[in-house]
Amino acid sequence: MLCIVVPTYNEAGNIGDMLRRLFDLGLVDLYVFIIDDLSPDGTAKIAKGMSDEFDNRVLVYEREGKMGLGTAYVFGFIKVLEMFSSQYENFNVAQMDADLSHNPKYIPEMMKMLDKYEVVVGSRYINSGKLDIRKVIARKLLSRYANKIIRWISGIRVNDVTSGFKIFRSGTLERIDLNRIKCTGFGFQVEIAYQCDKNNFKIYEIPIEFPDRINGRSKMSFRIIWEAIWKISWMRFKNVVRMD
Ligand SMILES: Nc1nc2c(ncn2[C@@H]2O[C@H](COP(=O)(O)OP(=O)(O)OP(=O)(O)O)[C@@H](O)[C@H]2O)c(=O)[nH]1
Ligand SMILES: [Mg+2]
Repeated sequence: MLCIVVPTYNEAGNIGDMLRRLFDLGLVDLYVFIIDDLSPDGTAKIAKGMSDEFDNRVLVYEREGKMGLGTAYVFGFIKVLEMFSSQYENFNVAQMDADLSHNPKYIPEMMKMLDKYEVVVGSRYINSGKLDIRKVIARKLLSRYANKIIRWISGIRVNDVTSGFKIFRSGTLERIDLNRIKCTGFGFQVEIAYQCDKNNFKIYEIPIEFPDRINGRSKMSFRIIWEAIWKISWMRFKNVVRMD
């Protein structure tokens, strides 16, 4: 059984395609949890309207406003664990973006690796992993070096420390203290990687190609990047002086 948590904000141009491609994988027992923050473009309505098509296995949660992808993931993971932990001893929980930068085609291979590993990460920064070929070289370098700098600050031993494409065993996810996550935005990805590393989970990274979104707009902003920088630096500092 696999539950995929997908946070959405204004993804009307992507959500239908994303759901079709996920269910076309033909996985047994797939559930998709959409966590939407009242997208003005009607993303939630589209997803709800399609649930019938997929045997009501698309669960749509609408929150009261835009609260950040980090809080959406925490909310979604808690919902998944509440709903299924008592029914299934072991199942898998994935996180991925709705903008099709994370290609569903990698999921079967990632699931296979979960036989041996506790967390599988879709990674852009290992051999054969790739950023969008259309991205200009300066942006590619920026992205790669931002990843290196965050690794250096945080000390996390995961190559793609900002990856938002991961699958966890449910028991592994339960061991992560979701209440400790401080970043409301994309810094969440780094914090989750940090907790996986700190808990010494067995992590496997598979190379992925990461195309830029074609439809819709990025929600990345200076505020979100700044939040990640200071909260991650503080997290590292506390750990070094053993306040953690
Ligand atoms: N629920 C919710 N989802 C969000 C929020 N911000 C972003 N998302 C979703 O999180 C996923 C990643 O957001 P993107 O805007 O693609 O950000 P990104 O992938 O980090 O950045 P790009 O590489 O520029 O696309 C997408 O599915 C978004 O719709 C938010 O505040 N709330
Ligand atoms: Mg994106």
